Amino acid sequence: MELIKVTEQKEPHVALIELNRPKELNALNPQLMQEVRDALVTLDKNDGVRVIIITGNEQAFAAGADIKQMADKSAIDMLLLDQFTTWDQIRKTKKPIIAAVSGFALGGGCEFVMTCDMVIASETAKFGQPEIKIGTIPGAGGTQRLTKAVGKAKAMELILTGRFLSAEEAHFYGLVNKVVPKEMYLQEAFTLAKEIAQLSPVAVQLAKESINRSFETHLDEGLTLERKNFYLTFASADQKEGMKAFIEKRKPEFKGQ
Ligand code: DAK
Repeated sequence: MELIKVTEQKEPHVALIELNRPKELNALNPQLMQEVRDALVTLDKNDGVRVIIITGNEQAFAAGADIKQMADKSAIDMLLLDQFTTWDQIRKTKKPIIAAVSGFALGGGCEFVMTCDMVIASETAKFGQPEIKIGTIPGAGGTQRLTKAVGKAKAMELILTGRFLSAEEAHFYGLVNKVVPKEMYLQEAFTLAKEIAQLSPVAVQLAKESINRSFETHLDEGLTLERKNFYLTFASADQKEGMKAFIEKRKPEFKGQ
């Protein structure tokens, strides 16, 4: 594991996965996501582990999928890359996953957080789906999960403008369970994890599955449409311009093509 750090028993029955690409604000490249997938598969099979915490660092949970690796891709490249087999493992994991978030959780980073089961945020956390600013749209569930979490009007505002939500706002809209001072977010995630880890792991897994079923009815259809539309943006000049402008640190000029 190069881009994540896994501690199987950080506390009894509680495992910790730390995303570890600090220079890139934990931008989620395929290797990092593959490592997350492998870790989740292993931890799900490990009888000693009952709850999993995933975190980044103080500056960022993750600032999104890696724009530098996506910028030049065509719609068909994106389709064939089929990164969803790795991303899907987050929602297939049977044990509860708590995201402990400080700093940026943007784009794919916010989608990653929303795919986890509970969220503890530092007061410094910032959530958002800024893909529109680089000429694309959320591709890993953002249009579906954010809408279910915060309601249609707020989701429209956030996804169509790319604005960020503060930790307090995210709490108000029900995106996170609790906001704590920045020195406490990981500790608070462990407090929650330890409480759940004392309970019947069988009942906990069945409860998680049942809650997700209520949440995910019709989700598959929405995710399929979102994926197709996300791929389609890679056929546009605006996506190329948006991502190139980010890399070149300038304002994009969108032409609607
Ligand atoms: N990708 C690559 N590099 C990134 C990055 C990203 N998403 N975010 C930050 N970095 C890099 C910066 O390029 C910079 O690198 P150097 O220039 O030093 O080499 C370094 O991290 C520090 O960033 P900044 O210098 O920009 O730091 P600031 O504090 O000034 O700004 C920021 C922080 C988070 C506001 C800014 O970095 C930013 O706007 N980042 C991009 C946020 C964003 O647009 N995120 C959405 C990306 S699109 C899918 C799965 C997922 C997705 C799609 C499909 N499938 C499974 C198919 C998701 C898509 C996305 O997330």
